[in-house]
Amino acid sequence: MTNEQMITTIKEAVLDYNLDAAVDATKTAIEKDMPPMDIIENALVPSIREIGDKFGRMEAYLPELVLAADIMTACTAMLIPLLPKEGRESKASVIVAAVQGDIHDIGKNIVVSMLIASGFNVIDMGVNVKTSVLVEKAIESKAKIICASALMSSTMGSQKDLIDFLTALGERDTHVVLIGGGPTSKEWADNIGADNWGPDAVSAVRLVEEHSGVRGD
Ligand code: B12
Repeated sequence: MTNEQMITTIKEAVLDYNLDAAVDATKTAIEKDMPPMDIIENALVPSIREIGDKFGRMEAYLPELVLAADIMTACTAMLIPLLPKEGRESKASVIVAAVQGDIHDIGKNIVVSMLIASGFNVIDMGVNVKTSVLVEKAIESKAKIICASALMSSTMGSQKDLIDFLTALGERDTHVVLIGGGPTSKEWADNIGADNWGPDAVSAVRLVEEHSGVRGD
């Protein structure tokens, strides 16, 4: 089976909400040495986004979203431990959180795992993290970089609150704020004064590396 066929098989299983078939197809792709990040970004993420779009068009409902989330969680749990480790000394500390009001954590967890695999010391604050609690943790832990994830238009405002809160406390200049998540964009990042935005976990790692001075290019 080619990589393309394996990706198609995984996608079909997710779109059929078939947990067992998705897990089996993911296992096959792992056995055939397909890189774990390719399986996540090229098979799993597009499928769940398609289901999200169907939900938006009222062609899928909440129980289906829940099933799809369970499939994502089961498959990424097999793949995340296989991400190549860089084995470097622990680099900068990074705080990662899904912002206040937002309980979506699949993408955030992928970002967390990729950062850990890339050698960063990650403080994962979980989901629906109150802005004040996030800021307090950033100050107390002296973590320079904050990654804030928002998946809904109703929670994007919490990313702005985060920046406003840091500014009000005179702490804006001591922290780098990176944002991401479905409805966000580079334009939104610029509007709210975030330091940068990324579309996926690979770009999250690249941005953290750039902002922590790890990458020389
Ligand atoms: C799965 C899912 C759920 C699951 C979440 C399970 C979980 N444990 O996360 C459940 C069923 C619980 C759920 C609930 C809800 N959901 Co929902 N959900 C989704 C769905 C289908 C997929 C999200 C996902 O996991 N994507 C896959 C991951 C890998 O992608 P990602 O999160 O975008 O993350 C990647 C990048 O964005 C990036 N990234 C993420 N964070 C960061 C941070 C930084 C710094 C950087 C650089 C990059 C980065 O890297 C990640 C990896 O590549 C989306 C559809 C969509 N298109 O996103 C809807 C969606 C987000 N949900 C939606 C809604 C409306 C809801 C509910 C309100 C539904 C309801 N009526 O109750 C609730 C909200 C609850 C709440 N308060 O948060 C809407 C939001 C609409 C909007 N624009 O506001 C969406 C878009 C569906 C839709 N089309 O309507 N949901």
